[in-house]
Amino acid sequence: MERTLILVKPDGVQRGLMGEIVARFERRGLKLLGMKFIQMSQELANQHYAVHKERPFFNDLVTYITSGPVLAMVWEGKDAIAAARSTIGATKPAEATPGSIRGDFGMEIGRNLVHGSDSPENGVKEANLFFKPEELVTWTRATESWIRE
Ligand code: DAT
Ligand code: MG
Repeated sequence: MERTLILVKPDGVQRGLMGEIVARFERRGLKLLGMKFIQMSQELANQHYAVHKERPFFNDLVTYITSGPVLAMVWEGKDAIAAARSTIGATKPAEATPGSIRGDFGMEIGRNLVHGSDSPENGVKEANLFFKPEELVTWTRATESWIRE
């Protein structure tokens, strides 16, 4: 089972797209383990984007992600990383496939609405950065056998 940390970034929250975005992961068939609405601290943003520390856009990235509240979620499933990333769409929204979140709602790389983990290892690491173990719920989904063989 893979886990992915999904963030609705401040532009998605401000534009009233939280429900729309959650619905897309939900109907795709991923299982929600945890969700919280938070204002990210500078420290959490630095940790979350640590891999991009040397990139020229790092400061803009931290400013953007801390510019307002975000909706943080952990979703689980077999192939959760690939499924979530295709639902999110390409990093540059202008190049994202229509039907993806970025392809339907985005125009700018610096306003690309959603974060999704890029590997199973980072999914676990990022989930643990945002959530304590007891904040993630273990539950049985009644529709499981209609979504998974
Ligand atoms: P993704 O969010 O699709 O996983 P990423 O991990 O490569 O993309 O980069 C993290 C974020 O950094 C991305 O959502 C937007 C920003 N970013 C990436 N490349 C950029 C660039 N060349 N110029 C400006 N911002 C960039
Ligand atoms: Mg990434």
